[in-house]
Amino acid sequence: MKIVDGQVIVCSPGRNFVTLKLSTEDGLYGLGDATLNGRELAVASYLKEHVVPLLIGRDARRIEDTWQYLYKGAYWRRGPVTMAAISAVDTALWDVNGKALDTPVYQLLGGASRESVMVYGHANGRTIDDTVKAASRFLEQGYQAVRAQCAVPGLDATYGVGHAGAHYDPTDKGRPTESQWSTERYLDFVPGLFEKMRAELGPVPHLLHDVHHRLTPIEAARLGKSLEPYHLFWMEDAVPAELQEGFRTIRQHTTTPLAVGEVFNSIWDCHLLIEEQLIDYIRCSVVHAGGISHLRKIAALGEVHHVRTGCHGATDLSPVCLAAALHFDLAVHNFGIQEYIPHTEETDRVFPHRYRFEAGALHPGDAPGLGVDVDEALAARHPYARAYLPVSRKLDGTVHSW
Ligand code: GCO
Ligand code: MG
Repeated sequence: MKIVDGQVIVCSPGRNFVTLKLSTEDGLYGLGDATLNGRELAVASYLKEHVVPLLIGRDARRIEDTWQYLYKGAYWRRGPVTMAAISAVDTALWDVNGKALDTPVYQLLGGASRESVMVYGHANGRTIDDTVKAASRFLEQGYQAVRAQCAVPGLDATYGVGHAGAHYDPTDKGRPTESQWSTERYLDFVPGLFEKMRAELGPVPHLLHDVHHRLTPIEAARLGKSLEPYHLFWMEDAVPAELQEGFRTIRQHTTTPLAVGEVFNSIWDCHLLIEEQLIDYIRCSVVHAGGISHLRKIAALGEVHHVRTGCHGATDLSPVCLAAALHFDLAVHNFGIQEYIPHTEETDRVFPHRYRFEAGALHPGDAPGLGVDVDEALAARHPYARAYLPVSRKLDGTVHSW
């Protein structure tokens, strides 16, 4: 089953996506997501210039060997660009092998460990009352888990809070927008949000919160401690996690469960966090952490250390990535939860898919492979448009993590 062609499809049905399409001599093809939000063309070029020429003539059945060949063979290891490219190849190979064997990918991964995959939705609002109302609407739709983000009074913008009614997309065409940050205001505000959430929504729903890398370990420890009465499902990305050791401080001080990893690219970014049981959920994604093959290794390490998975699933990860994540989620034993924000109808038209939502859970479907496609003619009608994620500054002007 030789690979005979590799196309890199860049499109922007509302937001930018990079998709790798690998075709084999048998007339089959597999798809992989290669989107790196705000840096898309770097991955497209890495694939076109360096990776695709190496794939032509290779046996598409050799998934692991191809992964190692691209990882070790480049000499330059890891990093988001390299790993998004490797992820796309790996995902496309799982897809095409599923098609060749006429079976959904989750069956190749050991079969279903559950009936469907619990997801969490994104509730947000400009006030606490609006945020509670937004969360109630998710629960009415059958969601069992909701992430809550609320505008912090006194700041011009808050991560996770969109414009009323608009589909949440923080990127900007043109230069990046700059928003204000105050750790003091944030830390004073958030416990009151969750106090109200629990009071209004009761003890049953899973409540999640994303700090989005804004705190230091001791500040995160304070936040985790102050949220303990509201028993969160997780507190996400409390600190920028380049320094894995920083989580020791947070862990010593709070029983609020910790999640991290959406920006990680390999097991080397989280092995200490997992081995020392400093986190409860690992959020690495198929597209940014080496594809299905590498994510399985991260999950296997997690399984030994009581760490469950919670794959990143924002809308800058394409439907191809979401489909791949769902096959992984359904199969892996130590699955925790899957993030889910529906893509726009425009995006779904470009990427028709077989995964389906029901009662707060997703199922990848039973089509051979991943069960997701790309309409190339439609994709061509949505050309790439450069866009940047925002930049954050403290009130005195110092650049902070966004
Ligand atoms: C999440 C993430 C996203 C990121 C986005 C950046 O938890 O869903 O934090 O909101 O900000 O994916 O590209
Ligand atoms: Mg996040």
